[in-house]
Amino acid sequence: MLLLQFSTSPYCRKARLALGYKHLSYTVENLTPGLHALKLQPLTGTTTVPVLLPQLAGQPKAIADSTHIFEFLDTYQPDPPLYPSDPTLRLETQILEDWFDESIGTATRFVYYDYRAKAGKQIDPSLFSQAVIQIVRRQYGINPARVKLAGDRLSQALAFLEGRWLPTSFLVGDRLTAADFTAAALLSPLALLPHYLQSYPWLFEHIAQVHDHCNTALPPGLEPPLTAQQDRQL
Ligand SMILES: N[C@@H](CCC(=O)N[C@@H](CS)C(=O)NCC(=O)O)C(=O)O
Repeated sequence: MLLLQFSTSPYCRKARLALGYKHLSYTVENLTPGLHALKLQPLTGTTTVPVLLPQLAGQPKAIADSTHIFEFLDTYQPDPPLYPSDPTLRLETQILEDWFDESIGTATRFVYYDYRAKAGKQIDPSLFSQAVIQIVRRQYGINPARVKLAGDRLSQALAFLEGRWLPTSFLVGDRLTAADFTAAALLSPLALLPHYLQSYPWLFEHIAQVHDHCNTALPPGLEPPLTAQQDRQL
């Protein structure tokens, strides 16, 4: 399987978590923002990543949208499942996945790109990175009033997560589901923002545990420090 992605996209991280959880082997192709549409539009009719190319006889050529990728993966390899079989728990998982995808993921994007353009500029001050950040800010209409609303929405979501992740480690039922992978992936960018890192340590511990469970590399901000030996090798 081949995953077409932006290496930094949280939605692509979500797809990698699911592939890792199911122990599926895959390769990634990192697309260049701006040029990505030339490749994706003819394949899927849309321009967003992630896109999964199963490269398997009898399977679709290309699957766009992280939720459709999850549904495909559960059909292709049902064990371990991303969605519970119990209809009530399944519906709850799907509703939470959609909430994190459409509302909380967007709120994270607003807060994250606002930070990267201002106090967090030193994370990557290169012209290319700053140009991408400005394009994203314009594309999504990121302005101070909307950043404030996004921050409030994130606070609400984090209070909800604390009520579920702290006591049980699972958002739905008694095992990891698509809801956990979506929340972990879409909130990952906050690990680069000192305010969130300091105020919500339990969130990042949990995000790290989910990545560990899925054999997936940790997001920027949560990687372990280099050992002295690795440091010497670089
Ligand atoms: N609902 C989509 C959202 C994916 C999405 O927003 N991807 C962004 C990157 S984080 C993207 O591809 N943007 C480029 C574009 O819209 O052309 C999913 O779950 O896959």
